[in-house]
This record gives sequence, C-alpha cells and structure tokens, in this order.
Amino acid sequence: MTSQNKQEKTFLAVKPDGVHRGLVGKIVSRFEKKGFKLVAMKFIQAPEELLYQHYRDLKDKSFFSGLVKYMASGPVVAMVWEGENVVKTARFMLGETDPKKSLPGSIRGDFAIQVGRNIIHGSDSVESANKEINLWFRAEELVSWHKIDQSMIYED
Ligand code: DAT
Ligand code: MG
Repeated sequence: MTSQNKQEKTFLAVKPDGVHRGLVGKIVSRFEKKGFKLVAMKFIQAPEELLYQHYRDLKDKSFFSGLVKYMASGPVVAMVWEGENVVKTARFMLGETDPKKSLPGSIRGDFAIQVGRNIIHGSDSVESANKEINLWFRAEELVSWHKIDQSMIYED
C-alpha cells in the first residue's frame, strides 16, 4: 500500500481564545512543520447553530451552553489537514482535552491551563472528521493539490 492510499483528513480549529491570544501562526506552524498538508482554511465567527451541530454529542453535558457561548464569542480558524494517520497524530499533537493532563510539548500542554479554554479543536476519529469537514466546509472549498516535498516526507 502506498502512502497515497493511507491518506486521511482531519478537521482542526483554533478556538476564539487561541485567536485572541495570537497563537494562530504558532499552531498552524506545528502542523506544517510536521509535514501534513493544508487543504482548507477559513477565518469565521461560527454561528451558534453550527456549533450546536458540531458539539451535538455533548448537548446533555453541564458545560454545553458555556462551550457554545465561548466558541461563538469570537472568530475561529477552521482548517482541514491531510496526511497519513493525521486524525490520531493531530490528537497527540493537541494533547489531552484537559490541559492539566496534557504533556509539555503538546499544544494544550504548552499554551493552555483550563479545559474550558483549551485553544484548539481536533476530530477524534476518521468518522467524526468526515462529519465535521462536511459541516464546516463545502466540497469546493477543499483544495486538491500536490505538495512538492511529499517524496521527502513519505518513502512510498
Ligand atoms: P476534545 O475537544 O478533546 O475532543 P470533548 O470532545 O470531550 O474534548 O469536549 C469538547 C470540548 O468541550 C473540549 O475541548 C472542552 C469542553 N469540555 C470538555 N469537557 C469539559 C469539562 N469537564 N468542563 C468544561 N468544558 C469541557
Ligand atoms: Mg471532541
């Protein structure tokens, strides 16, 4: 199997706290340096309806309304990244949901303190990634392109 067959996509979003704190460049840079390929990106203030959909599995949690309010409080940088095993690897790069449990070196471990201000979202499975990508982006917003350094990142 070539790496081309193992490529998958994930949905990542710098949350409003990450944007306010000027961390967009640093966060994007980590995924670029890793070798993943950016295929879509937009800067938007998400409507609450979109956020209800995005977090629908958490609608019965006590923190749900606070979560939606925080996510709608300012702009987010919504992105789609592609690469081999990118869903799981991006989750490792994010750290744990609670920054207190996130190792230094991870994004939440390095830049966040509380779970309710953990600066970045990442899909937790290929299935949720596909749902989230479809929710946040139209098909034509995903750019199909060949990244010139692929043979230096993948051996096959
Ligand atoms: P993750 O974002 O790591 O996938 P999740 O899907 O379980 O975590 O929860 C979504 C977001 O909800 C999470 O990034 C921050 C918030 N959240 C989760 N648990 C929380 C809690 N106990 N208190 C406050 N906010 C919480
Ligand atoms: Mg989640």
